[in-house]
Amino acid sequence: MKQTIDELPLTKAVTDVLHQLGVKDINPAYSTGLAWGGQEGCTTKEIYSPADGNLIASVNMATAEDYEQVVKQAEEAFKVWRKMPAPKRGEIVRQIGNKLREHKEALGKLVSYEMGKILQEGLGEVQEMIDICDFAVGLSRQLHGYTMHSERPQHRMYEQYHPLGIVGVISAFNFPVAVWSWNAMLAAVCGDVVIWKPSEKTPLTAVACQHILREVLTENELPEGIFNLVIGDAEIGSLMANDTRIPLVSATGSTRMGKKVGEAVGARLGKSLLELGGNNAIIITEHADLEMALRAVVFGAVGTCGQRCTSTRRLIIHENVYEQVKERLLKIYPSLPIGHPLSNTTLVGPLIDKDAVKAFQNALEAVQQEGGNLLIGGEVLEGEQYAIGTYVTPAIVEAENHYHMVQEETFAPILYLIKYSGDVENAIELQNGVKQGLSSSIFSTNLLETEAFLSHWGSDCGIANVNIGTSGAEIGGAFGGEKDTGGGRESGSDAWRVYMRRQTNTINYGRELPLAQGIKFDIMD
Ligand code: UN1
Repeated sequence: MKQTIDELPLTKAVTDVLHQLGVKDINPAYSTGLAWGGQEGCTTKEIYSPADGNLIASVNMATAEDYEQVVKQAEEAFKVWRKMPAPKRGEIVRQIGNKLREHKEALGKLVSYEMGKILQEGLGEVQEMIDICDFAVGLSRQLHGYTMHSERPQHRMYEQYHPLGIVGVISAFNFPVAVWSWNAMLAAVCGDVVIWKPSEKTPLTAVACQHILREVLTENELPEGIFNLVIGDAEIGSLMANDTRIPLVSATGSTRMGKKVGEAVGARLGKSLLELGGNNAIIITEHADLEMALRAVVFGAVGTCGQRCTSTRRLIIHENVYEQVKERLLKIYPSLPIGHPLSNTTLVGPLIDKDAVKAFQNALEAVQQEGGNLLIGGEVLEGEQYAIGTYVTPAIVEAENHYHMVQEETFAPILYLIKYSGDVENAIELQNGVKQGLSSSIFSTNLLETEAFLSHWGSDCGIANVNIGTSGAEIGGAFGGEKDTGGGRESGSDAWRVYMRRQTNTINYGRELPLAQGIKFDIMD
C-alpha cells in the first residue's frame, strides 16, 4: 500500500517528488521547451527549503549569452506557433492541464517545500494552474472582436486580435508557478511564445513545470521555443524589460521592481502588465456576521504566512464591534498551528527566508515607535523544529491608517487593527487611503453599506468583495489592481486581450470608392 505524506518522513517524501518531477541535483540554466542548456562555468545557486533549511537542489544561473539563445529560439518558434489555429493551440493547453492534474500532488508538495506555503495552499496553487488551462482551452475558440456598421454602403467593419510575439513573464516567489501559468496559458492560446524568468528564490518549481510541459511538447512533436524558461537574477529581468523583441513584459512582485520594469518597457513603448504590491483591507461594519468575518480575516492575514499580494493587512472595524473582534482574534491567534508546511496539521508555515523575518521584525519595531500597540505575536520561534529561523508568530497591532508602516506593504503576517466610527463612508475613506489598490472587502449584511462599498465612490481597488476575504480570488475574474499595484489585469474575464494586438479592418465589397466623412476627392483625368 502506498504511504501517505504523514507516514513518510517529510524529507523522504520530497525526494520522491523531486524524482517524479525530473528535478536533478543541479539543473540547467535554461530550457527552450525540449532542450535544456547553459554555459559551462556559470554561477550555480543552491536552493534551500524555508521549511527546514535543507538543500533541495541547485540551479545554474543563465548568462546574457544564454538569454540570447533563448530569444532567438523563441523568435523562430513564434513563426510556427502563430500559424497553428487557435483551437489547436488550445488542445496543447488542454493536454498541459491534464498533465498538471497527474502531477498535482507532487507539484503541490514541491511548491509547499520550496516556497513554504502549507500543502493545502500548494495544492490550491496547482489547482489554479489547472483552472486557467481549462479557461484558456475554451477561450481558444473565441478570442473575439466586435463587428461595427460602416457609414459607407457595401462596406463592412470589424476588428480582430492577432498574436503579439514573445511574452516575457517575470514571476514572484510567493506564487512560484500559478501566476506564470495565468500568463503563459493565455499567451499560448493567443499565439504568443513565452519566456519565463521565475523568482530566484523558487526556481525548482519552475524547472518541474518545464519538465511537465516537455512531455506534452514531445508527444505533439512541437518545435523548440514555444515555452521557454530562463533561470537568472535581476540582470535577466532587465534584459527582458529593455528588449524590443519582447512586445509584452508581464511582471509580478514589489512596486519597486515593477516601477523599474515599467519604466524600461515604457521607454521603448512596449507593453507591460504589472501586478504589484497590495495593502488590502477588510472593513467590518457593525452589521457584519462576525464569525464569518473572522474566518476570512484569519485566512487572509496568516494564510501563506502573510505573503500573498492579496493578504489582509488592515482591518477597519466599526467602534461598536471593535472590542469584540479584537477579543476573538486574540483567542484565535495563539491556537494557530505553526510548523512544517507539509504537515497536515499546520496552518502557518515559515516565511521565505531570514531577510523576510528581518523585514517583519523591523516593521513591528517601526510601527511601535509610531505609536502602534503590538497586541500579540512578533516572535521568531526557536527550538529544534524551528531551528532554521524562518518561523514567526503572526502579529496583530492596533494602529492608525496614516502611520508610515501601515501605508507600506510588509510581506509578512502583520495585521493592523484600525477603528472607525460613524457610517461606512468613513471606513471606505480609510480603506482607500493608501498608495496601493489591489484587493478589498467588506463584511456587512446591510445592503446600503455593501452597495456603497461597491459604488463608484466606494472601494478604489481592482478587487472588491462582499462577505468574502481579500485573498483567494478565482481565476475566472480579471486579477490585478490600481494605483501602485500597477494597473495590469491577468487571468480571467477579457485579460487575454493584452496578449494580442488589435486590428481594425474595413472591407469594401462594392464597386465604388466612397470616402468616410462624406469627403469628395474626385480625380479628373
Ligand atoms: C499573488 O499573491 O500574487 O487571490 C496572487 C489570491 C490568489 C492569487 C494571489 N488567487 O490570493
